[in-house]
Amino acid sequence: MKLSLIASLAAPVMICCASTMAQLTIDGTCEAGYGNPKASQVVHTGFGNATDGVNSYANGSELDAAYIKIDAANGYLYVFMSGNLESNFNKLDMFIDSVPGEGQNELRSDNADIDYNGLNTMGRGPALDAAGAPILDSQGNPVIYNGLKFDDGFAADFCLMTTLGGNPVTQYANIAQVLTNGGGVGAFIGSGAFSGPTGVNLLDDQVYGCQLSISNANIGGVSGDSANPGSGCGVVTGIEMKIPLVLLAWDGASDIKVCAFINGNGHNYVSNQVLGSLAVGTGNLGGDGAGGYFGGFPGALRGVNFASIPGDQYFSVFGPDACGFCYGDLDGSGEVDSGDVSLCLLSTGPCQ
Ligand SMILES: [Ca+2]
Ligand SMILES: [Ca+2]
Ligand SMILES: [Ca+2]
Repeated sequence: MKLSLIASLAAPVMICCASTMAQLTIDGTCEAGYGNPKASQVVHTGFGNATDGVNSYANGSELDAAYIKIDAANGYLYVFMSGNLESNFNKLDMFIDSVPGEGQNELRSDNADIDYNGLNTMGRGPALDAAGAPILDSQGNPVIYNGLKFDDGFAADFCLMTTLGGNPVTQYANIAQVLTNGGGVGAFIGSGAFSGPTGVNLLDDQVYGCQLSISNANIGGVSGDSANPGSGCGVVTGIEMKIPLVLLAWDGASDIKVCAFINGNGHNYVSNQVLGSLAVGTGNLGGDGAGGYFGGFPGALRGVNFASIPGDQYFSVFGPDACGFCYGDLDGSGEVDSGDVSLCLLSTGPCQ
């Protein structure tokens, strides 16, 4: 009797585990199979707090939390970013570090030309004048603008950019290799239109095998108020994607790290919605790291250096869970740190 009970309990558990990955559907809704988030947002959004509450269009962008899952058996990386992507062609720019010892810690400007050269707009290269001629310094040497710099220990090997807009509301995406010495292959991977405000979209890339979907239904998560930012924990809709591991040149064992941020529609003005999160109260980074705009090509983000910003502006498969229950972890970042102290100080005063 006891043995048969164990056997009958064991059987459904095994079915459950074997089918966990099959339960991840690219539909903009986060399934339980993702497990716990690996990063959560503690910063109010500087790109508009979404209030529309429908799947397709949205009047703001925020990255509330990040989930990441490797399905090695079937060869896919799943990433879910809960939150919203405004339907005004602002961008979700996502970089993946999947090959140890390779990739770009500072973006170059000689990568594949994707999304109107948006990837290279963020990269390092010679300053050009309005006529496209190199700008020289007082010594007669070319002025070189920095590229966007990631944290120490993060060197991007792959880039995925996605955006949303138009009528009917449609999602578009581009991918590119980010190779140590530049060059590489990139491609526009298609579009996924919504049938209506409450429909579900799917961008199904038949060439490279990526799939993406968005649900903009979230009206919770972080707010647009720096004094009461709220938390990104608990949001279950957002931007979902599935990327073949072969595109990432993954070795089958190493950690996979992701840095993601909402950027302006020309990939030249970084918001304050970055995961891993910036510090509580941080404003948009812009191009100069403090909310100022440079624009141009290359070096449009030459002041954005995640290595100089406290904390890791990336999350990873092997990293600690976020949004855990931990006394004192007020911002749900998974540890009690300066962010919690900041939240506490921002809340100073009599309780309601
Ligand atoms: Ca899903
Ligand atoms: Ca919100
Ligand atoms: Ca950092």
